[in-house]
Amino acid sequence: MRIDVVSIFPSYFDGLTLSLLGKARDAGILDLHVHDLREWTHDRHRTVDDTPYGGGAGMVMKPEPWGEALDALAPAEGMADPRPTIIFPSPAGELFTQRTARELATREHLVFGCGRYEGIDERVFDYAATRGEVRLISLGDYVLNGGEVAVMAMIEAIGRLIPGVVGNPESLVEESHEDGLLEYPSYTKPSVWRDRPVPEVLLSGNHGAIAAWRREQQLERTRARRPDLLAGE
Ligand code: 6GU
Repeated sequence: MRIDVVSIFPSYFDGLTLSLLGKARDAGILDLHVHDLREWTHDRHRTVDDTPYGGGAGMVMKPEPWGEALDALAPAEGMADPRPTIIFPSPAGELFTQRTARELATREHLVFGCGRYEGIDERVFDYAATRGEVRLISLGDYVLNGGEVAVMAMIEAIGRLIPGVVGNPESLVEESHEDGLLEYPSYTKPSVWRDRPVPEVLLSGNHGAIAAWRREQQLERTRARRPDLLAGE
C-alpha cells in the first residue's frame, strides 16, 4: 500500500518510523510519503491560509497549494492507476471505526490531507473528487487543533491490518471491536499479585469453560462501558 500525507507539520509523522509500522516500511509493505504543503506555495512567506469570505473568526486554508498537491499526488484519470482514496480528517466527517480501518486497509493508495486553522476552502474537496474517492473522516466527537494526530491514529489502525504488518494475524482477531464487543481481560504470572488472584477458571485448563468465561466478560464489559455497541449502533 502507498500512503501520502500532506501537512504543514510533517514532523508529526516521524513517529511512524517506530515499531511495527516502521518495520512495515523497511520491509516495503507500506510505502509512506509525508509532504509539507508549503512545497506547493510560491510566495516568499510560503502562505497556506487567508481570511474567510463572509467574515468570521480564524483563517481558512487557501485552495491553490492543495490543488497543486493533489495534481502531484493524485494525477488526473489515465495518468495514474488506481484512483487513490483521498481522506480529509475533519470533526465534521463520518466516524472512523474498525470497519472504516478494515475497508481502507484494502486500498492500494491513500492520500491524507491534514487541515489546520478553521478548515480548508470547500472547493478543494470538490476538486479532489475529480482525482479519487473523497472521504471526510472524524475520530470522534471532540475537536483537535488539526488533522495530524487524527491521521496518525488512522494510519496506525489501517496499517496494522495490512497483511504482514502484524506478525501474528491471530492477534488481530481477539481484539476489542473486531467482533463488535470489547476485549476480555488478560492476566499473566504471578497467579497471585498483591493479594489479587487471577480468576480461577483461567488456571483450570478447561478450554471450553475459559472461552465461555471470556465471552461473558466481553458482554458484561460492553454492557457497562459501551451499551451503544450492543444496540447495534
Ligand atoms: Cl479528524 N480532525 C480534527 N481537527 N478534530 C477532530 C477529528 C479530526 N476527529 C475528532 N476531532
